[in-house]
Amino acid sequence: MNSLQFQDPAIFSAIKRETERQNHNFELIASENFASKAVMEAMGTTLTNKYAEGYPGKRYYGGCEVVDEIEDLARERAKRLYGADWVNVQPHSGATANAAIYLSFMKPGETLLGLDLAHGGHLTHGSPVNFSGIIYHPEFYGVEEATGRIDMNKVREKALKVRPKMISIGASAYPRDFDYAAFRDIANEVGAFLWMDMAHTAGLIAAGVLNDPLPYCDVISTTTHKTLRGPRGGMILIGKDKENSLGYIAPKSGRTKLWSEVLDTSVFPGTQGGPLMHVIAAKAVAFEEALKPSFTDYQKQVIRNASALADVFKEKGYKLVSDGTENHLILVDLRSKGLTGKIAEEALDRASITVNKNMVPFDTESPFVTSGIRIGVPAMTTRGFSEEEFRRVAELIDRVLMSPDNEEIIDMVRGDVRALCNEFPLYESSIAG
Ligand code: DSN
Repeated sequence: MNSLQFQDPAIFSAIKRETERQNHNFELIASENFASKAVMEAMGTTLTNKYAEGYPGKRYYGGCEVVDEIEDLARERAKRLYGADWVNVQPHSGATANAAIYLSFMKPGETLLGLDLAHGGHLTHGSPVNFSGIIYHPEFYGVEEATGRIDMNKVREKALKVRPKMISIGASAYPRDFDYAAFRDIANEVGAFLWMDMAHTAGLIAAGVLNDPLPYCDVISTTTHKTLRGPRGGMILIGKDKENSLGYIAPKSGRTKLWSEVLDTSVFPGTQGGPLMHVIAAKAVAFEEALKPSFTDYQKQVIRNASALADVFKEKGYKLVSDGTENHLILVDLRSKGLTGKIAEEALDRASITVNKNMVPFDTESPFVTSGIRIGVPAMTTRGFSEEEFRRVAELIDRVLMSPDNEEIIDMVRGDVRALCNEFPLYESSIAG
């Protein structure tokens, strides 16, 4: 980073400070992770200069022979990782991957049935402030107040009532796994497409530690930077490719297109222009990492760590949504402790513990205040934390939450956080220049 240091000291110094923040904080945002040096190196390369609209072997620009090779490698590795018939690695993000799915399977005004954002869903699954809820007609299923879990009978009742064109599965704050077979049965019964957005759990699914959506869902979207631990970006997959007969993009020729062809068209030119070839190269690097046995070990540790974290919170009398976890995150309901998510997030921030305030199901607070915090383990597991460290993490969080206004305690916890981080070095200063 020598050039940056001298050419743009302001940006150089900001990156350096962010690297230091990551080095010295407990990063517990459930959607974050630490990409490897190799992944980050691939992103900071000459590939950023290249325009490559189109797909390998069929581009709108010359000079694409090298980037074709890179995109083919990324696609081939992702297909191997998930046992998929087809993938598209060009989506710039999870949200644009999802936009391409809507464009492929839904006409404006048609109904999507998705998990309510206030019950752990995602903005792009029909929220009224997102394109998905503005262009399409959103209907929602939720979790049960008593159990914090999705009741498949209720999903079926709702699907029979609203007759969706597409049903979405997937969440950003749901600590449980999904029953894909039951969702498939419902989709079949009402004649809906079935879409899984596995952004949060893509790494866990790749490693086989959570249920596999590919045999059941018509289409799957994901980000590549959460549990999958790659660069920021998106991807779309199909387990078993089929002929498109209902999609929005009507076949122009007499031949009925495959879903994969429709989806390719929906990514480019449907929703995006040129692909980010430097990011696609980094995705390829991450997929190769994810194919290694050590990645499976990592994901198993993620599950063990989240479970250890949940146990300590429960021992200390916290209420967890769904009473625990079977994935990479816990959702803590702070109402019984007389706290809001906002107060908790801010106090923890001062102690160098990064979490996010989060709505809990049936929350009475606004999304800017909330009654909960979401705590995820993927990043600190990458850093090397195991159950022992996560039990310590839970204890330190509890100390702050018991006295969110006591700056002396917060200072002491910040010191303990730093000491524990120092035992597990993350980035050397070279990353920051
Ligand atoms: N913002 C992401 C998360 O934190 O879950 C989802 O897009």
